[in-house]
Amino acid sequence: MILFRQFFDTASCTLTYLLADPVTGDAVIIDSVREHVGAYISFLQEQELQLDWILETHVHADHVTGAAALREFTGARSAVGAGGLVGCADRALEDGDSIVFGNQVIRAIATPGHTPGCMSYHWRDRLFTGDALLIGGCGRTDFQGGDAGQLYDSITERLFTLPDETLVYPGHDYRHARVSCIGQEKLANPRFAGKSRADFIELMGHLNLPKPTLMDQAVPANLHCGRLAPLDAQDA
Ligand SMILES: N[C@@H](CCC(=O)N[C@@H](CS)C(=O)NCC(=O)O)C(=O)O
Ligand SMILES: [Fe+2]
Repeated sequence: MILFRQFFDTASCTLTYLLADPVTGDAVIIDSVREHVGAYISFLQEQELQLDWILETHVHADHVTGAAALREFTGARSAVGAGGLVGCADRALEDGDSIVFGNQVIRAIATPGHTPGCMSYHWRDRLFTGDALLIGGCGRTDFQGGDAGQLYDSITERLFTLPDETLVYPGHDYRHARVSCIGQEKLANPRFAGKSRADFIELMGHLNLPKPTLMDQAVPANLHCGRLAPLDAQDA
């Protein structure tokens, strides 16, 4: 039975992860995308897995989560970092919380900075970093309550203190990379390697990135777990 699967959304370059306990068939999905809910459900059915938890690393600005639809189809519970203020989630996670599925445990590590509620998830030898740490990069800090100093502290004090061998699975990759490790990011990530906290804050203040195309639809929808209702209500 497959334990681990990575999905990629070409529209937003989002990476989604499905983890499963090989003995019990209990599964967790991290950062689902609403347009691919059918594919996730087909995969769960083919592999005879039960979805227990729908985790978000944060309130996404560039795509709508599949959480509401997945919850409806599978009965799984949803969880988001408490700082994301997502009232519809079944569970608001705090730093150090455990998410149990079958005989497996995921540990939530608070990594604020891209947004105040950003969580990374540590499972076995793998770390799901959302948009806190990207491969050779990091999430932007210029909207949604972002804070560059806080992001620097999250990465250098919480993630770079994990073993070098820990595999890094980010929330996005815009350059066809799919996995890295802590040792490589410490050594070669241009945002952090040889950069002081002040250097990093300066650098993040001058990225001048355009805002995500879907931001005005995605953020309100994701604050409602990806339900269509708030968007329909706006249109009415
Ligand atoms: N062009 C993309 C931009 C996406 C974007 O800004 N992504 C955020 C994460 S929500 C980010 O931090 N990007 C980092 C980067 O582009 O270096 C879109 O419109 O969706
Ligand atoms: Fe993001």
